[in-house]
Amino acid sequence: MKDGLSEKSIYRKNYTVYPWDVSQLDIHFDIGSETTTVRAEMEFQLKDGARDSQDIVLNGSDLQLISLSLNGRTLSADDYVVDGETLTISGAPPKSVLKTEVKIHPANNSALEGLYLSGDFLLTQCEAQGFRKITWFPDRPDVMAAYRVTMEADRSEFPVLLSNGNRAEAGESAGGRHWVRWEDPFPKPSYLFALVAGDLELVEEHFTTRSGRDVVLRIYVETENLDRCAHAMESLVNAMRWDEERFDLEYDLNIYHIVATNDFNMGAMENKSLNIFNSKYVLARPDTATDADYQGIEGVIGHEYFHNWTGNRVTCRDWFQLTLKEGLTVFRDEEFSADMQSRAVKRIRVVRDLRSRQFPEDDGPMSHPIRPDRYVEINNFYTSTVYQKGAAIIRMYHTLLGEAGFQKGMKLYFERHDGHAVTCDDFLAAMADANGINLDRFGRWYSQSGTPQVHVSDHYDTATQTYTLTLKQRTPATYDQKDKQELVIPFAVGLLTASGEELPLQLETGTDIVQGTRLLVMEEAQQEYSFVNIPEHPVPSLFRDYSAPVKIFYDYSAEQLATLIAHDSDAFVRWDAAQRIAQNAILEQCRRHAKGLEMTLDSSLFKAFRGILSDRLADPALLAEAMIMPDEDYLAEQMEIVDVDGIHAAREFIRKGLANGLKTLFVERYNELNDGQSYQKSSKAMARRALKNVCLFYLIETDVGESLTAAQLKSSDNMTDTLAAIKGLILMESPLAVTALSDFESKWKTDALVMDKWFMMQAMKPGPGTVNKVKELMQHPAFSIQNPNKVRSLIGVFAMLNPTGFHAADGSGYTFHADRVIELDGLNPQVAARMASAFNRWKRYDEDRKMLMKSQLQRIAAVDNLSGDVSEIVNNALR
Ligand code: 7MF
Ligand code: ZN
Repeated sequence: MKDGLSEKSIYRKNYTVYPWDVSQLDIHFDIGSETTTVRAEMEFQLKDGARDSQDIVLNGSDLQLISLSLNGRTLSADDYVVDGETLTISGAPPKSVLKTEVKIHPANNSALEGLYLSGDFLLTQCEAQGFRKITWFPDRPDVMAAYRVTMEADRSEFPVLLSNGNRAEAGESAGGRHWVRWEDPFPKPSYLFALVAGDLELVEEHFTTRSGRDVVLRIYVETENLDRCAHAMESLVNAMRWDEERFDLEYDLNIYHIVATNDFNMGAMENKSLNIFNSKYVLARPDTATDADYQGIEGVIGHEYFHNWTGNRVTCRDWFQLTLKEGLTVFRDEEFSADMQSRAVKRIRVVRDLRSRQFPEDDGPMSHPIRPDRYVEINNFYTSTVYQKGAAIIRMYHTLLGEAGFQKGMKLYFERHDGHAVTCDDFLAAMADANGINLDRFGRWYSQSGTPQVHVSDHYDTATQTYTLTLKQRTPATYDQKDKQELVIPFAVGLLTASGEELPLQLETGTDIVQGTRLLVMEEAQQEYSFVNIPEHPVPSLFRDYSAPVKIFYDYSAEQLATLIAHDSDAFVRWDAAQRIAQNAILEQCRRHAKGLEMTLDSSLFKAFRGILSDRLADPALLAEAMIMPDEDYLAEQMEIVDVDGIHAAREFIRKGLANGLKTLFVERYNELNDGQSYQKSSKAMARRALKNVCLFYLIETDVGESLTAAQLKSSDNMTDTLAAIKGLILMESPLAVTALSDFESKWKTDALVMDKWFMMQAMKPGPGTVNKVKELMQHPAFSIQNPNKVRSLIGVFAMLNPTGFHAADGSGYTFHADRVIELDGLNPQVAARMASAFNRWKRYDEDRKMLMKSQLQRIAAVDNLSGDVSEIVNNALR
């Protein structure tokens, strides 16, 4: 292939065992920001069954080699071969000790992978293949060693020296220097290595495990952030307790450290006993962080903690198995959040995220199964598919086996594989064997990409009082895979009478009667399910709790949807019914808009909203979710050819119509919720703020909008209400927005995380003019293209969350964005590649926009020395 992707690809089928065991790694760091010297000593033992004399193959990248010795003999240049990122030593005896010395340059490392500088401190990021930027080593997850790490540095510049495991020894050395030795007793792959050196302060807490072991918990931050750690610490304690109670899993060391940094390519990292976090997922105070931030922190703290068992104690054999640890750990963090907050609300948010991010990914040029068959750059496969769809697939095991059966499977998984690097097949086998069932067919979910469609039709026979549901499954071809197989699809269903009562469910083929939800399991292309003793044509409540990650097609009538919204026992189904009404209404107006017809308002949507706004019993957070309209990108996915401006116009039209038509109800509810109480962190208070701010989002379209918003901004004592108010003023194009933004800026100009919000609000403003604002904001002193959070807040938000800005008809958004991708590629290829994916859906737009996007993709592809990361994304998109 001329794009070169094939030659550069790594294939799952080519996996080979590493011939050596590396039981011990002794590594010494002489720390300096400009230059750090790394000396390593490792023991290589040829595996049983490997040939007598073997090559030792090591990975390394950007290392300045000082010396190499094997079994005490210094190697000269003709004793080894360096080819790109590998170093090969031939003819090593079956038991060999290798010593290496290299120099690295953290202050010059803008890719934020390996050892780098953040503010005044040094830290590492090694997943997936960053350890090779620190020292020569078999940098692959199936090589697991016990690490002994010695760090030496200037005491005043680097008073805190941290690595994995237990602090074994420490001491002073000459010239104001000191050293610390860390020993991690658990063998681990190199991607879990971490080191931190600098002047950090800490917050400390203790946790007593179920078996009575005391664990010291420390969160390290820069001094000014000490008062923002309480929520993260509380979340950590909750996560530790939850994992004991729900999964029977206890923490295994006496220390658990978290370090927060402003310079991080991703959310966080689960390094053994030394988690490193993007400060966004640690720091929170009511006036600086929103409720969504608080929930995000709880989820991410949980996620990284849960990796200690699902990822660290049992790890991945190779990177194709990434979903083994990520899908499973996301499932665990989802369940943790569900148990901590509202299960129903969490489920809805997870489904919304899957539909609006994973579905498009799986329908685009990067489509891949949760266990990919090939990749060019593994960093491009930390995807919504591997994570979110992976979690949805773990959830299906749980649905099929029940909590007890699932936990039996987990238990066997740990019994068999603790301390090992394994595959997704091993996980499936543990689940199957522990429950005495065959899951072979279920295993297809690991190898098939694309979102299955399930088409549901029904028939009611009055004479026999029998109701038959016919399900047909079909997975459309994807970019990566033409032929698709039938999948195992758990299908949870209920039937309601027209007035909303739940009917007892008895299948024609059986005698048992289920009250409520019946779980059916579809395995064939087409299956029929007949229910007997059904007195009237029922309203089907399909895929309760979203029992499978599929697209559900059923031709609901407006009355049926109204019945579900008002009466169904399942929160997902109620929410989905409301979303369907809103989606139908918006897409219908979008079609009228395209034909030049005047837009009109739909009565069923009004009815639904009236019901929601009058509901004083349901959880306010659920009501809020029900009134949040499907986002523009999700609506775009439902169209043959995306009509960017039509979607925006229709969605705004409907919002305005609802707001004005139901103004009294919105105002009434808003006022009830805006009760003047001071901030509380409880889930109940968050739920009330959520509903209040959704009401406000509608009310800005009415004549009371500006005064309500201004009043909310004035009286707000928390970031959730403040941000909602300023976003409202911006959307309204109120002159008050200008002062609100400048007041916000002067108050927070030195606060990195809060300024991210300031950039974000402005980048989100709809319309073709925003690109110029974004350009201007890049010059702001708080912006830096070197900082991933800044890039995501300004550039990422513009390209991914502002369709009418990014897709401006003149192509100015595309040109601007491609320039940024090219600029970033030279600095931070991982972040550049994420940004480049904004063009992935280019083929779904009108001819003009298609050509404009294509030419930007070509321009990026033609850049000299383009990184593998960006090259894979853009060349896939152009294929
Ligand atoms: C919750 O998975 C869900 C997903 C890899 C980095 C964190 O623990 C991680 C790391 C990426 C993308 C998403 C997440 C992470 C990474 C993440 C974090 C919290 N092993 Br890349
Ligand atoms: Zn993870």
